[in-house]
Amino acid sequence: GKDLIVILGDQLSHTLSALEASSAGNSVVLMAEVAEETSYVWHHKKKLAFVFSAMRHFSQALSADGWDVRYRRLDDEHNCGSLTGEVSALLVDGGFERVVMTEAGEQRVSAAFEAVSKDWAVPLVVLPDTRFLATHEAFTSWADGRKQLRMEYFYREMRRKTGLLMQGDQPEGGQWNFDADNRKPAKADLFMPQPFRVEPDAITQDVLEMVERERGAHFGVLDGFWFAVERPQALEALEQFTREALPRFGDYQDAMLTGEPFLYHSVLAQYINIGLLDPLEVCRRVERAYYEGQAPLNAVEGFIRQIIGWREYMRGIYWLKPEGYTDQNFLGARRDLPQFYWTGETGMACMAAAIGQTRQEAYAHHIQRLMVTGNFAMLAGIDPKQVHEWYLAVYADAYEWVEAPNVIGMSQFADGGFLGSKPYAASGNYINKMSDHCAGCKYSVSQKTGKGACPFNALYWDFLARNEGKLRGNPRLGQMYATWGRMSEIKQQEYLQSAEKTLEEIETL
Ligand code: FAD
Ligand code: DLZ
Repeated sequence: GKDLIVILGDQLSHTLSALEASSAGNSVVLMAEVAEETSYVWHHKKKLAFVFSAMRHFSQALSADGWDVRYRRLDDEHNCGSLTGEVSALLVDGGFERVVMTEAGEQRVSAAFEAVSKDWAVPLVVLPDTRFLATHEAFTSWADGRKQLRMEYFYREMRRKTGLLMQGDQPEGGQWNFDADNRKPAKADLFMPQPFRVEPDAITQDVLEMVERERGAHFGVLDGFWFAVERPQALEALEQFTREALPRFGDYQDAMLTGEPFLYHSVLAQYINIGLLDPLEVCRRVERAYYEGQAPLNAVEGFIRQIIGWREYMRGIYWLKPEGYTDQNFLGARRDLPQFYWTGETGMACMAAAIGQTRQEAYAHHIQRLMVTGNFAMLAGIDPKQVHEWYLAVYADAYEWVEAPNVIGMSQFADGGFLGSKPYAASGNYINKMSDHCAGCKYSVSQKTGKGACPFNALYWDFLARNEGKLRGNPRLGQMYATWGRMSEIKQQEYLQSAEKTLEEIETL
C-alpha cells in the first residue's frame, strides 16, 4: 500500500518532513482548499488569495518533480469542506497503508486530525515540523523550572545552537543585543526601499477571481495583489530586502511614517510562515550580509533576533498549551472591538494609517501592530478574544501559533505576564516621538484631556487607574504609578472623566 501524504496550506516546503518520510513512487499527496479553513476567522481576501495561489503553485512544482498530487479546489462541487473530510474521502478508495503528515501549526487542526483519525482503518503518522529550531521537547525542558520565561535567555540558546553571529562561545561584537541603537524615528527618504513585487500570473488571476466570487464579503481589498507565490520569487524578495532595506532595519525598526507602509521591514513573514522560505536560510543570508560588510551589526543582530528569538519563542509558548490561552483575560476587558478596526474610518491618524494599510496590503509592521492598534485596544479595554480574532484574520502572515502569543500575551497582557514582563501601554507622546502621524491628526497630541485631545492620552492614565489592583505591583510600572500618585486629585479626575467620555463615544472617534 501507498502513503497518503497530507500537506496543509502553510506547509509548502520541498524539505517538509512528511515528504522526506516517503517517496514520489510510493505515495499520493493530498492538498485541499476547504471552507473550514477559510472561515475559522474572517480572513483578509489577500491572505486567502495568497495561500491558495501558493498552494496551487506548490502542487504544480510537486507534480513536476514526479509526485502524484490530488488537489482539491475550493469551488469543486465534490469538496468535503474540511481537511479531515478530504482525507477520509480519499481513504475510502483504499489501498493506503498510512496517512503521513507534518504536525499542524495550529492546535485546532492538530486536534481535528487526532480525533478523526480514530475512525480510520490506517494509522496517522505525525512528524515533527523540522522548519523550527526548537522542538517542543527542547522548549518544554528549557521552560521547566524557570520562575519566569523571558525571550532574551531563550534567544541566547538559539544563537549558541545555530552559531549565528557567534565567535566561539561569545556573541559577535561582544553583546547579545544591540537594541539600544535601534529606536530612531525615520525621515521620509526619496529612496525608500520597497518590497519585491510580483505581477499576478494566470494561476493567481484564477485564484483572485475565485476569492472575489466565493468570499467577496470578506475583509480587505484584493486589488493590487503583488505577493510572491512560489519559492524562487520569495528568494528574490529576500535578496531585495537584504540589499536595500536591511542596512537600516535596526535603526528604524520602531519608526512609523505616513504613506510608508513597509519602511525598512522585510515583509517576509508571510513567506516564512507558509514555508516558501526557511527561517534559518533567511538568517544565514542576512548574517552573510554582515560579514560581507553590507549591513551593520545592530541591523543584522536585531533581524536575526526577531526570527530565531521571538518567532521561535512565540511558537514554544503556544505549544506549552497554557490553559485556554486564547480565552485568557487577565485584565477583565469586556468592551466590543470598535467598527473602525474593520473600516479604518477614524479621525485618529495613526490608527487610520495602520488599519488602512492593513485593509489594502494585509500588512502592518510590528510597531503599528503593537503600539498603535494593539495599544489602543488594551488601553480601551477591548475584549482580548475579539482582538485576537481580528489579528488572526487581517494579516497575510497570521497563524494562531504566532499570532495568539503576540496578541494575548505581548500586546494585550491578557495572560497576566506569562510571556512578557509588562504591558506595552503608551500615551500619544510615544506615537508622536516615533512617527509623523500626529502633525496631520484631527486630535491634538499635546492636549491631555477634553474635546480634541489625543484619545491615547487620557486612556493611558485611565488604563493604569482602572487596573491598579492588578498592575501596581509590577516593578516596570512603578515609576508610572508614582507619577499618577503625585498628580492632584483634580488632574486625576480630569483624566478619568475625559477617558470616560472617550469610551462612551468610542465608535465615533
Ligand atoms: P520584520 O520586521 O522584517 O521582522 C523579520 C521577521 O522576524 C518577520 O518576518 C517574522 O518572521 C519575525 N518576527 C518579528 N517579530 C516577531 C514576533 N513578535 N513574533 C514572531 N515573529 C516575529 N507575526 C506573524 O508572523 N504572524 C502574526 O500573526 C503576527 N501577529 C502579530 C500580532 C501582534 C499584536 C504583534 C505585536 C505582532 C505580531 N506578529 C506576527 C509579529 C510581527 O509583527 C510580524 O512578524 C511582522 O510585523 C511581520 O512583518 P515583516 O516580515 O516585515 O517583519
Ligand atoms: C490559512 C489557510 C486557508 C485560508 N485555507 C487553507 C486551506 O484551504 N487548506 C489548507 O490546507 N490550509 C489552509 N490554510 C492554512 C491552514 O489554516 C493552516 O495549515 C492551519 O492553520 C494549521 O497550521
